[in-house]
This record gives sequence, structure tokens and C-alpha cells, in this order.
Amino acid sequence: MSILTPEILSTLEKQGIELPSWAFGNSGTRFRVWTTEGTPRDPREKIADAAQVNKYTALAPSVALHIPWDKVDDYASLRSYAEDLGVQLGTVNSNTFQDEDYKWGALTHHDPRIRQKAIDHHLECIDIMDATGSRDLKIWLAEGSNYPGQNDMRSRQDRLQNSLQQIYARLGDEQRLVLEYKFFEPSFYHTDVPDWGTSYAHVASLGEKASVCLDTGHHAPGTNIEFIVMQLLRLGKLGSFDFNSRFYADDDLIVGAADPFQLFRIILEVVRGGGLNNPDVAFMLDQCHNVEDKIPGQIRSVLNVQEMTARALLVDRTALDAAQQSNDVLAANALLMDAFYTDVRPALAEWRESRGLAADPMAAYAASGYQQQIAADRVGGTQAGWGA
Ligand code: LRH
Ligand code: MN
Ligand code: MN
Repeated sequence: MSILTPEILSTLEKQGIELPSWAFGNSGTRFRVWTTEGTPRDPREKIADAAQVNKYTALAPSVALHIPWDKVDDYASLRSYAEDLGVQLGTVNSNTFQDEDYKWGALTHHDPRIRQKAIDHHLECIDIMDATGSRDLKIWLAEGSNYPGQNDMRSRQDRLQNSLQQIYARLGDEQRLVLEYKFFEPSFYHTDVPDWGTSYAHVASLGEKASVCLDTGHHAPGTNIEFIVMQLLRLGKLGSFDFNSRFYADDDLIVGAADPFQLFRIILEVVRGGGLNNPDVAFMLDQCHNVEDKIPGQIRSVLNVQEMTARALLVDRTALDAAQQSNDVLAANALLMDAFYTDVRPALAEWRESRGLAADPMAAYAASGYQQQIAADRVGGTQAGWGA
């Protein structure tokens, strides 16, 4: 009998992880952008590649867009193109980090003209959401300062809240705004939304339709991210995850690659807090594949999330509760470690086969010939967006 109970398997069957369109474009560091053969040349090709990830895993039913990187003339037609390939268009990400006008800020800018331009960009993103059927607008702001004294941090917060209110007012009844935080970069001294507390303060005063986006790569080393997950779920304000992993900075590496145990601890708190398969908590990847092929990189990523979810679901909650109540520190810890060290891969492979999927999605994709086909068909793929 499988180590994964029918209850665990039916929970896993409902799991969906949104892919970022930009993961399929070329990316790199500020030193160099590497190219891979077969890189998409336009949003449609990115969506076609994302659909391959879903085809082999049944785990990735939607694709997030980044505007203007994924700007097209006709979003309704992009939507039906995606739906024909079996995927939905998901979160729309705004972008105020590449326009010359935003050098000194966008939603926080002291010049009303530039601030209005940044607000209008977000209103345009909501128009796009109307056409694509997307629910979420994700806002990450590259705003801040490099030197003490450069800016008045307080008035920037006031302008930010005011700008967000204007954007929030335009949301439809079924739409949401998620505000992502990041503790540094591109500014090095202060960032206008550096942490979950600041994001929470803004979204809490906006209202029900606003919540926090937690990007796992956006914390200082050693941060207890699962505590933040617990707290935001407790407050009903965890809107979405941007999953990835990091060794040093905002590395955007394959989720679960750098610290699988951290991913386990995060998902454990998601399960504990009722955030798994909960439509209020969107699971997304925010990654870039710098040196490896992008489609298998994304397949590996969603499988990592699935494997870690299976392990988190293996924790014996009743025994854990009893161990905690009796202050049995070692027994409680052992229950977690037993689940973490359980190799769920054979059971997941068997389960995939029983659902008509390939036991090993990485191998099935590699054998499909798709990678060779796109390498032959597509010449001159574009970057994810940076420097494009
Ligand atoms: C910022 C970020 C944000 C952007 C994405 C490209 O570091 O995490 O989510 O939209 O990277
Ligand atoms: Mn992110
Ligand atoms: Mn990031």
C-alpha cells in the first residue's frame, strides 16, 4: 500500500501552482544574460511552454503575466489561445522598475505627474485583468533610497497609501490586489515596502480585497519565514506566494533547491493555517532560469512543491499535538523530521501513472522532442524583460 493515504492524494490532486511567464524568457545577472536555444519570442510562445509544464505534471494550470513584458494588442485572444492549450491567464504583475521616469519613485513620487503615470499604469493592468479574466493584481515596487537623508521616508509612505487607494478603488468585485515586499534592492538604504509589516499596514487599511504577497527570496538570511506565513494566515492576509530559493540575495533559483527543509517548514504552516488549496492563498513561482533549460526547470520546481506538500501532509498531527501538550520536545521534533525524511517520490510516481500521467515528468518531457523542436523553430528568443 502507498505511504500516501487516499486523503493525502485527493488533497494533492487539487494542488495548482501558477507559473511566471518570465521564467521562460532568457535571464541572467547584472553581469550577463545567458541565452538558451528555443527561448520564446513573444507571450504566446511563453504560454505554449508553460502549457508543457502542465501537460507533464497536471500541477500548473495558470500563467502569470508581467506588463509591459507581455503586452499584446488583444488580450481576449491571448486568453483563448491559453485556454486552448489548457491553461488560464493568472496574476497580472505591474512593472514600475524600468521606466526612466521612475528613477526617484513611482507610487511614492513627490511629482504628481509621475505619480499619476504610475497609478495609470496600474489602472491599465486592471483593464487587462478584465480582458484576461485574471483575479489578482500583484504590485512590487522598486522604490526607496540609497543614502540616509536622500528622501523623506514618512511622506513617501503617505503618498504610497494614497496611490494604493486610487488603484484599489478601481478593482472589480472579484478582483484583488496583492502587495509584495522586499527588504532591499534595487535601493540599498531604504525600501518603501521592505517587510511584511509594512505591506500588512497598507493592505489592512485598503480593505478586504487587498492582501500581502510573500516572495520567499525577499528576506534577510536567517529570517523565520514560516513564522510570517503563520502570522499572515492567522490575520487572513496571506494573498499569495512567490516561491523560489536563494543562497545569498534575491537569487530566484528553483524552489526547494537551496533549502528544502525551509520549504517543508513553510508548507507545514500553510497546512496548519488552512492555506492549502484555499483560493484565498495563491501559490505562484517567481523564478528565473539563468543557466538551465527553462521548461524542465519549471517542471522540477512544481514537482519540488508537490513533493514537499506530500511530506508536510504526512506529519501525524494528533501525535504532534500530544507531544506538544506533554512538552515532549524530542518526540515533537522527531515527528516533523520523520515526515521530512520520508522519500515520497516512488509513491508519487505510482500515483501519477494511475492518473494517466508519466511516472517521471522530467524524463517524459526530455523524451518528447519538444525542446529540440523549439530550438529548431525559434530563432532569436527574447529576455525575460530586464534590459529588453
Ligand atoms: C522583484 C520580484 C517581483 C517582480 C519579479 C520579476 O524582485 O520578485 O515579483 O515582479 O521579481
Ligand atoms: Mn516576486
Ligand atoms: Mn524578487
